[in-house]
Amino acid sequence: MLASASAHTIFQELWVNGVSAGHTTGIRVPSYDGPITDVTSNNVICNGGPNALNTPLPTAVINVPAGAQVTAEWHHTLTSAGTGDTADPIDPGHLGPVIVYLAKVDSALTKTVTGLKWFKIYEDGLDSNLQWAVTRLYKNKGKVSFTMPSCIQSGQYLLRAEIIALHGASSYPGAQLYMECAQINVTGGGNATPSGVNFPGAYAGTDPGIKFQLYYPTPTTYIVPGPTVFKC
Ligand SMILES: [Cu+2]
Repeated sequence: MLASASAHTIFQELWVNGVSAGHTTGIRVPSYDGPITDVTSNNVICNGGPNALNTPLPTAVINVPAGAQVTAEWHHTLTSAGTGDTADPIDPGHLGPVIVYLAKVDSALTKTVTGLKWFKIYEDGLDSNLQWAVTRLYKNKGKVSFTMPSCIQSGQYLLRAEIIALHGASSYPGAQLYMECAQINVTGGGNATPSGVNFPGAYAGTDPGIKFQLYYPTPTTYIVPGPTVFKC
């Protein structure tokens, strides 16, 4: 597994109802593809140490109709897509869950990402065939699709899409968290105002989904960390 230690990943493109918003458009992408391992750090919010911002921030805000099919796309680096890189979109040994959160913000261009309330809108972990979400993502060339809740309030949000790679998670810190935040504007929403959790705070180093033995005995269940998925 050491050979794959630098085979990391970046969430770098968002699709709305099958249409790409553009490569890196509206997404706070880092220059470095490495993970966050300290779940108590502000960098676990939207990546981008030391100020928890990947600057300069993008100026675009992506319109997303409530109820839309949304697809997040990851790649090994910002230039690895389509190059034949076998660690693109991610090293296939970086097994673990894929999780998506939203936080309501006054402006998706905000420079303040601390103190937000995040609610989970999607999670995928280990399925009954013992296949991991990351394996599905790898087979789907980096793409993971989910539904924008139809009932949430219209307005601006940060969308935090995350992979947790568990190959080093048998002790803490060890789990590799890969997250970036997309700047979105939800249109045509409803009245729901889901309660949320804090980042940092939503995860602890002792969570069974953060400190996890991936290899032996072969796991048959996995508890995705964080709150339950919000449903309308
Ligand atoms: Cu890696």
